[in-house]
Amino acid sequence: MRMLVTGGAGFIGANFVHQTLDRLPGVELTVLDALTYAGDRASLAAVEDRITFVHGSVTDAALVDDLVSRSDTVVHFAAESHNDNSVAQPWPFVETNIVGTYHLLTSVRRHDVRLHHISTDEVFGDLELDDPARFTEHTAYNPSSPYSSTKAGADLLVRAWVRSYGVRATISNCSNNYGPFHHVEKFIPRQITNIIDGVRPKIYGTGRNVRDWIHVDDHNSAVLAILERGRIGETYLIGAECEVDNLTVVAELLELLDRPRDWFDLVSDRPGHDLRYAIDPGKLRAELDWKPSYTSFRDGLAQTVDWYRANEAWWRPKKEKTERRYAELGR
Ligand code: NAD
Ligand code: TDX
Repeated sequence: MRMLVTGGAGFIGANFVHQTLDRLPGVELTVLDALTYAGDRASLAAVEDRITFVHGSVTDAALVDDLVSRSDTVVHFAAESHNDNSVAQPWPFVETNIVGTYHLLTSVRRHDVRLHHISTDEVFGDLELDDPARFTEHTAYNPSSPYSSTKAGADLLVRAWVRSYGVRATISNCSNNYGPFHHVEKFIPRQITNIIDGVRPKIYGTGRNVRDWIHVDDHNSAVLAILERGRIGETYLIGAECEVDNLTVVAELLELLDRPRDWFDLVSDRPGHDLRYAIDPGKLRAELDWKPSYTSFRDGLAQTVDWYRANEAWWRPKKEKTERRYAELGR
């Protein structure tokens, strides 16, 4: 199989490339990545000789068309992915997430290539802390941030191309990922690397916001299950039923890194900060017989902490610039 992976030098995409090469040894894999601040070829160093790497953008229609014409399957991870950045500067989100997805759709339609589109649970907006409901495939879209609204826009384009043009596509909406190669701007790696540096973790607002955490390898095993057994035109929600508030995440990290559980600061809140996300993964489990391999969040966090301790050379070059940006935002 000839597989094109967009955004394969980013956090989830790079982990996907590693897992796919392990599980599908015959795959011919091409990565298309613009290497923005969030992309790093070092995340692919261990498999560099087993893939073709193309440095370019999903917004380059001619390049996308050429690469798609030489593929059987496209897995579309490329996106601007960070909410705080989207509030400060929304245009790159519109351009990459919406226009880039449009170009991919045009090409997979033209060449009749299978597409899997990677999306997020943030398209559904947020839930109250005490709401027993969780997101399902039937939940209405109600995004809050420029990031989530551009992901919602991309999902709707995919749905329309399936219905109007018969494009062979599937969509997955996953909850918050954690694990190796996660950029230090994101919550868990930011706090791990702060603690390693002797800096107190910074929690937005009250810290009562809840995220539904999944290890990146479990997200990617679900994507492979959808590619192998998913029904064309369907949407699958991916989650590991692991709702934890931000105060608790930080307390666990502090314990793993031998600091007191109250060694953190509350800082100013993110504008429009979503309160709670929660995924009901029932359809994925029942239809595709998928289940997560990480059943303990604590063990997954411990493995992640070990990875950041062992791979300072990977994250150190990104840290100072990231913290400078946060300082400008007062967070
Ligand atoms: P990331 O920011 O770590 O990586 C994004 C990658 O896309 C980078 O390598 C970047 O260089 C590349 N990229 C950006 N613009 C591009 C362009 N115009 N053309 C080609 N490549 C471009 O993001 P991530 O956390 O790995 O997220 C990957 C996907 O998963 C995104 O679509 C995101 O919406 C989705 N998602 C993420 C999470 C999460 O918790 N991180 C959860 C659910 C869904
Ligand atoms: O320093 C911080 N302090 C803090 O309290 C940071 C960076 C974040 N937070 C909070 C905000 C959120 O409640 O932690 C939570 C997680 O924040 P992020 O890591 O920025 O993730 P989130 O905004 O939840 O979005 C993530 O999950 C869904 C990904 O970045 C998205 O790409 C994905 O779609």
